[in-house]
Amino acid sequence: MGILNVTPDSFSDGGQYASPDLALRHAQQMVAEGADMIDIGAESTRPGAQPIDSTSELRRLMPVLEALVPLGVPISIDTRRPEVMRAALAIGADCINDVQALQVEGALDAVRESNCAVCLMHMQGMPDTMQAAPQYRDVVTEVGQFLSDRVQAVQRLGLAANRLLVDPGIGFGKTLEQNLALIGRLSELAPEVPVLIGLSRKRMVGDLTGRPISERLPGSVGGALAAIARGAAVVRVHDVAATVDALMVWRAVMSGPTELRGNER
Ligand code: HH2
Repeated sequence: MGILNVTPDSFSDGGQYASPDLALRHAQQMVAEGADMIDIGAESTRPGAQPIDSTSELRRLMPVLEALVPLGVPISIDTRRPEVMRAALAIGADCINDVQALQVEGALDAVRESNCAVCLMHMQGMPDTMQAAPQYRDVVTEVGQFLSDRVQAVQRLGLAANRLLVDPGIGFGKTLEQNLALIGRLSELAPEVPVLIGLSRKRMVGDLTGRPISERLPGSVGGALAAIARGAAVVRVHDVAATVDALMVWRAVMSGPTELRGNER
């Protein structure tokens, strides 16, 4: 999943793809590099981010979405607002990626009427304060329980399990140790549903490498591969080409030569 942030304030690429034209070109480039899906976000949820209203979110999102839909690329929308979900689904978005796991009133109804995919993410607190003092008794049990409860709740209300992804929400109200515990014990999180992991360029990578945001590519790629090795089905990344290359080599090495076609030997 390639990240397309159409925000002025995202933590690593804010302001870079503000015009629909630049956003469209970046999306096309990520698809050419091997992204299977593009996740468009029009509101930053980085630690400390201030919420915006749905009018501003729609003003940023819709021109880009309208330009991307005709390309036929699977599109996910990173939003927690039902009005934004409805507008995006009405013009052809394929997936809703919700950092609040469809808990905002009206969110579930907004997706129920479409047959889109849904990613349910765990967050402790809200972006403006979530990193102040994250607290858990047992982070893996609590996040796993939350995700299982949300999966059951949305299934009871009519969303089939095969439309769902879950995400422990790396960096969303979690310390480095808690992030590492969640990725390390990924198979214990809602085992019936595929898991998405997003750690690209995040503070977790900075804490482990001592690198600033602009130098976190190798660490992010290493983290994505490790998450896949632990069982992640989808990785949400800024740097598609590097991640796809690493994944191709890693997979080939893990599988051995019998998996290669003749001309690749
Ligand atoms: N992380 C971010 C945003 N949305 N969605 C899911 N499912 N999982 C994540 O880990 C996740 C997410 C934050 O990253 P980014 O979009 O690069 O930054 P910002 O929120 O500042 O736009």
